[in-house]
Amino acid sequence: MRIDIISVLPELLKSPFEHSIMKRAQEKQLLEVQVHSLRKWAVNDYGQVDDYQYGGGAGMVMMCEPLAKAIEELSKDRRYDEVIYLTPDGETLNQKIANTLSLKENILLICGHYKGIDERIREHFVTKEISIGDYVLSGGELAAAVLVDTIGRLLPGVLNDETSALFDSFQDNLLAPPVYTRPEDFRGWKVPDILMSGDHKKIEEWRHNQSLQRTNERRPDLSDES
Ligand code: 6GU
Repeated sequence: MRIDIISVLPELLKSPFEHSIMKRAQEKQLLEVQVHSLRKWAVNDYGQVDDYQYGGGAGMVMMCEPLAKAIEELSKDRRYDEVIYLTPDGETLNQKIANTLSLKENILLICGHYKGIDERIREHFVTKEISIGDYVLSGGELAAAVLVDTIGRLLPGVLNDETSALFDSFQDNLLAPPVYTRPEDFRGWKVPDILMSGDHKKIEEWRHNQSLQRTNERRPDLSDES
């Protein structure tokens, strides 16, 4: 999968993909992430990409021209399956959306800043709008990093143990069960006996029950989702 990201703060998107699972996904060439500075398509030599909003009011709006030019130039090299604008008023990201997006070949992400982007770009270029939750970030970059991470780890071959994504929280609308590692007794706090029993069938049963219990207690809303 190839993911292009258009941003006014490309520096912010360097580190998130240079470590751990995202790093390995790129090394294995299962994922390619390219970040593009919107300033490359600025309207003047000052690097201007935003302007005052029509109708008045505080806050700048990202202009049509730099974004349209950026999207059109990048679209010459590949056909994007989705052009996604990261915005707090988009559809809230969940595992189902991540699963669907992980099946695409080419995705273009647009990070908003200030008051957002000119509505005409949303109407004419954007195919999907995604938020990562009901709170406000200063810009779309951190949201883009979250989205790339959730999608990237789902690509076949990215995770070491191919089955492990299947057991993540949310993958079946259940939260993950508690986990333990050495030592068996830490300050008198013991690991549940069942996990030390070696009875794999019983252990799986216990884990499933813990998942159900956790989900009911913490996220009863998840059981309603399809
Ligand atoms: Cl995608 N962008 C911004 N600026 N804030 C957010 C968000 C996105 N998702 C949640 N809050």
